[in-house]
Amino acid sequence: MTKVVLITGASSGFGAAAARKFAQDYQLQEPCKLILAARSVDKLTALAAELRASSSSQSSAQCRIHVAALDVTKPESVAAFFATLPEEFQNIDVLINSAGLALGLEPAHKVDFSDWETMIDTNITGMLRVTRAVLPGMVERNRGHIINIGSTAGNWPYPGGNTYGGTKAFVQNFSRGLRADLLGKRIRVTCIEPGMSETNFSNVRFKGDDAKADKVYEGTKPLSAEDVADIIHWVNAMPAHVNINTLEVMPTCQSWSALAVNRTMESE
Ligand code: 8X3
Repeated sequence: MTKVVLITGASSGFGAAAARKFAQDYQLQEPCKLILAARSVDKLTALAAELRASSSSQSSAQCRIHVAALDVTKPESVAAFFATLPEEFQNIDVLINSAGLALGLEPAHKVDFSDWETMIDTNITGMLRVTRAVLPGMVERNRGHIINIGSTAGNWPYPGGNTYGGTKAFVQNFSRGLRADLLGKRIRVTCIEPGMSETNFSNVRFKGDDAKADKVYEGTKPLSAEDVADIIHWVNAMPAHVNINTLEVMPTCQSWSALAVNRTMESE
């Protein structure tokens, strides 16, 4: 049965890689229906053209793709997005909440508060807005899978991770809460929690300072967007009775370090 897959944040990073992965998959089996959503329609249109071209060269089945602007931080954008979904794309089976970002790495007492607001608006409120819009249909059809993108930063705090980590901890806890609410329904919920991943994540975090972004990955082999897309695809490809609740993944070159101790405070 053809699945309708909605990917937010589909213009780059994990979202774009997931779109490529799902498009490939359905070339092998059946015509796919992909909804690609992000703020930049130009990038989505280019991605859709790429996916259509590769699907028609490899299979007679055409990948059906709907592209639309979606700014998850704006209620009117979310409303317009859902109001204009063509009928054949309305019964969403898989929602991949990939829109999200980190901004800044300053300690909490120095951050630009608007960065915190943007992260909360996107990673928490935006994710909730889209999920709330999609869920009633899934419940009515008794079918669906919501895949949220958390982060190791939601599990393991690090200096400067403050609100970014907080938003991702929310994503994990909300995903678990959804599972509790949906018990008895054939709807799966998964939170995937990647560690260091080389996408445009650090370029966004450092606001276009590409040299600083590159330094994050120096001498490492980080996760790629494709690695995470494979995992997104895999959790969905598991049989319907198997629900991966949370899946934390790091590159092999990443691990934990000891808890930090300040050794200059003896006299207090
Ligand atoms: C990405 C992982 O460690 O850069 O969510 O915050 S980290």
